[in-house]
Amino acid sequence: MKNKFGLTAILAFVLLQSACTQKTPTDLSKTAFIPNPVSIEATGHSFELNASAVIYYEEGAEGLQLIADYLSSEINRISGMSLKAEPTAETPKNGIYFTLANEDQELASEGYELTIGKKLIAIKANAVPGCFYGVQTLLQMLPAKTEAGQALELASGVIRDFPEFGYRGAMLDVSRHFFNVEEVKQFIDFLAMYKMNALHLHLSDDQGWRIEIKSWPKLTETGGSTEVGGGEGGFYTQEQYAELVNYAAERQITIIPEIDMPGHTNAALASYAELNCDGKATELYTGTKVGFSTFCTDKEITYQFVDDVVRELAALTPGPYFHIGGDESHVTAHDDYVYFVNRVQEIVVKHGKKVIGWDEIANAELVEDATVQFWADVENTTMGVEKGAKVIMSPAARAYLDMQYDSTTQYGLHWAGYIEVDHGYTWNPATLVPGITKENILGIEAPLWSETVTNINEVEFMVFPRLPGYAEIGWTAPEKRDWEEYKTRLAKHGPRFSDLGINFYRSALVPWEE
Ligand code: NGO
Repeated sequence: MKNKFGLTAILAFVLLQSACTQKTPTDLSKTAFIPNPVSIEATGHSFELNASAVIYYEEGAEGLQLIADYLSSEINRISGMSLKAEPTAETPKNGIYFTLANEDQELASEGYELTIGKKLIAIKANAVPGCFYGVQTLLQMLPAKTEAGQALELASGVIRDFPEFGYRGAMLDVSRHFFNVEEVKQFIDFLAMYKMNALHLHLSDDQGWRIEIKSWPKLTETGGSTEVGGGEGGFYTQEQYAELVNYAAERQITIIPEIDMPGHTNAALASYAELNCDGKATELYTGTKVGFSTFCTDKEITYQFVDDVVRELAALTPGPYFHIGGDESHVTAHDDYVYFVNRVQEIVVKHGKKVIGWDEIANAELVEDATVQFWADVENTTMGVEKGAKVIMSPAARAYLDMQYDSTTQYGLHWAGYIEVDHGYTWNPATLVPGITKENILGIEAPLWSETVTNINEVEFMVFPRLPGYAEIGWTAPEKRDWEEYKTRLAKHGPRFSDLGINFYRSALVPWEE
């Protein structure tokens, strides 16, 4: 009896010992990635990330140092560990290793392959953005925040991944309410976390002009001095705008500046009397009505003005696009509208940029390479495609981040309907509008208009948790998207939002994890 008990005790002890010392293999396929990657192969082991790990990047590969430094600073933010980042000429045996190899066609310009072994994590891509997206995937395997210095376990395996669409963006309306540089940087970080690559800044509207134009200084002195509700407004100096462009570029995000015209221009019309047909400056406007203002389309000074604005802003914008607005010009006669949009497109092309405009611009002749942004009107958008334009999909009823979740939502509007988290997720850009197919579509954008949101806290509430869904629609093929499955992944991001201090809407449709 005694002996038998002794044996059991020894066995139990041995089992317990091995449970404590052996790492439990983790299953990579169980990680809740958003957007859902193309393929995940789990290999059943794990990688221990501790303070001695080095982040290597291929020597001579331009742009990789930035990515390695970014990963190091993110790991530092999460865990307090300070990992060294250094170049290497050979594939290391352990640590984390970034390499560029232009041999994998399928990965194209934004894809990556992430291999997590027991000793080495390797991220391989054809170009720098792919490595950055590999980093974002890796970061989703880590907690958003841990105790300082704690080693972190990562499940082993291989992820191959690349996006469905090349344009994956969001818009921030900084005109109706102004958001300062720090707030815009936070917004950029949100996009980066979910592999979005475009930030459209709605820089002017009736209520505010937000970008310094040195040749027309009253735009910001006067036009930037207020906002919806009569607050003090604000604007970005050219230096601050450049800082935002750089901050975004480091996160592989292109800034698309929008100057909305010929309507939505009261802030400019209040700043310069000569832009008005009657030569009188309008009053500043702090309400929320749309469609009442217009530039004077038959005055030459209007085109001199537009030329100066586009020239200065294009010079500050390395990205290929310039957004000319063009929506809701209800007080511009149709012919005047067409004439104006035709001329403005030529100005944009002259300053080296490609035109984007809201779907109304399809009523004009479109220049080559123009893009129409579908928000409301199917006929306009279809006409745009017939004229050779590409489309950015921002259907208000599905993708507007300022639409309320339901009738109880504190902020937002509902003119296009309520957009609960499932409604925002369950649509396919390539089949939403009959006749507009994947070949016509550049990608998707979720706009946040700011009539009702006044600070980053309120922005967060409208953006989360819908933004990850829009990111997934842009990145993941429709065959790999299913609401019932997606909501369980999204649920696991709840604690991440909390750890990051994000004020998010706890939709009852999502089984949030604590
Ligand atoms: C419309 C309008 C904007 C509003 C927004 C509010 C477009 C393209 N123009 O969308 O001025 O702010 O709705 O949802």
